[in-house]
Amino acid sequence: MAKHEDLPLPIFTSLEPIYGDGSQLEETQLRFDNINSKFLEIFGHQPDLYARSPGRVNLIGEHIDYEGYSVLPMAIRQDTIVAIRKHDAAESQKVLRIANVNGDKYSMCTYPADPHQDIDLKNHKWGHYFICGYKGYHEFVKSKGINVGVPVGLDVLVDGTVPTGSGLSSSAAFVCSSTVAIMAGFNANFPMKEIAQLTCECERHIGTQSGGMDQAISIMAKSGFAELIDFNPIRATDVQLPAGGTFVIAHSLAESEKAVTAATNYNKRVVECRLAAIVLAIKLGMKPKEAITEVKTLSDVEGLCISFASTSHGSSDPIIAVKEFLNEEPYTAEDIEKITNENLPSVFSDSQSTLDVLRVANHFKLFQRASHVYSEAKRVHAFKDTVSSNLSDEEMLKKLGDLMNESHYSCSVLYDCSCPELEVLVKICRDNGALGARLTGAGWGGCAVALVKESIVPQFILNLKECFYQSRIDKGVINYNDLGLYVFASKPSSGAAIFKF
Ligand code: NG1
Repeated sequence: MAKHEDLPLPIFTSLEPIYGDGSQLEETQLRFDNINSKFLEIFGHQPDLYARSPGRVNLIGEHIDYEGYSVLPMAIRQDTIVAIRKHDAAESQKVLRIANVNGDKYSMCTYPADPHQDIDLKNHKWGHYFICGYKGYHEFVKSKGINVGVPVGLDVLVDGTVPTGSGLSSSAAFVCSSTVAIMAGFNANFPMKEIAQLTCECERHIGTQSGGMDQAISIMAKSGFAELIDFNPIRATDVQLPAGGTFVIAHSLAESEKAVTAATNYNKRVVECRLAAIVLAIKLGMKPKEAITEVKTLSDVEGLCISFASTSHGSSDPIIAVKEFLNEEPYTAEDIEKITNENLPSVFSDSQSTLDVLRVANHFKLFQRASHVYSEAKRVHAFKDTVSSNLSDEEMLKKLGDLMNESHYSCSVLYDCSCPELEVLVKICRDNGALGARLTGAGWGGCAVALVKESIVPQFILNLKECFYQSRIDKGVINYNDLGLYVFASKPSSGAAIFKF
């Protein structure tokens, strides 16, 4: 039987296969009715088809996908639906019109139909994420030698329910659903693993040097399972979570604008990891020139670190090399240049987003970032091994909770990607009975995920409302009626799909 990731994306003629037959189906039917009537109102036509792609919650494995390490997320039910109509070549307007059902917040964006257009990153607009999919799809088909003909206009309407800036991958849900809608609009379909890789490359057009976790899970998720996602090549292995535990997602109400803060937050970490890897490689015997050209990620030097650990300490822990060769004190650019014998801007001259990082950075915490990455990579495998072990469900849940707590500590202290609101929220989760709680996604705001015994979930959510949200409702930060959007239990949901009715 073909592996899941080798199959093309499913195409459905009804909503049930994805949205079930309960209240979610009813809600979604209303969303689709609304999308259709708005599409007609705005564009004067019906859409040709729809694509949906979900957000995700990462259970463990934070900030290690771009270092080549496996991660363990699950899809959530919140998703983005993109309705699309491709113009005939004869229609005169060769423009892409991207509208949103929430037109008050997201006004219509218009772009030329030119697939080679540059995205104006200095002037961030929500519609840019669609253009990421548009550019990326054209590059992908070109690399495959497929001719899609002359550019034509597209009418697009977007309806997203994944909260933005929440660490639940609203951006990937949008980029993936856009790319899939464009692909289906061109009457094409590809193996899911190729679409996962393609959508990851699409999202980089927004200027973040993202890994591939969000797109991989959004495209390949299966209802009822979390997935262990491996990279190079992308693969997904089903992970059945133990009975009796539920993941509760809670928003810290601090919004993290990843694309806007990339140079000091997300991309800075990617660069720090690259520098840590280069310095380790040189200290472990590689010539500086070779390290600069060959070593891209910490996984590239893991083998060297392990050989050192094994020879010096009879251990297979790469962190031994980190402790031996990297200073705990932050490095300045000059410190690193003394080791690499090369000026950093010239090392990274081919990457504008890295140059942006170097321009504003005062120092680089190489020891801390490498320690986080190697320890977090191990925790992912410990999580997977725990789930497949012979432990009782109770013991398993306890162990998984411990691993989540350790992951949070590492993200917060070694990777500096937490924030005061997340710290408060994670503590409240633990104080109210969570077996483990941690920030999820990129951090610097967004959501926490807590592992909670199923039997206490309703009381747990009530307690969070009282201890964390009530004061924010009183101050008018959020509306009481919207609470369900900010704190909810989640089961593993399905991945991307195409609908043609
Ligand atoms: P979110 O939470 O969607 O910002 C980001 C990256 C992931 C991963 C996590 C941290 C994108 C699209 N996603 O996720 O690849 O690196 O941070 O684990 O940039």
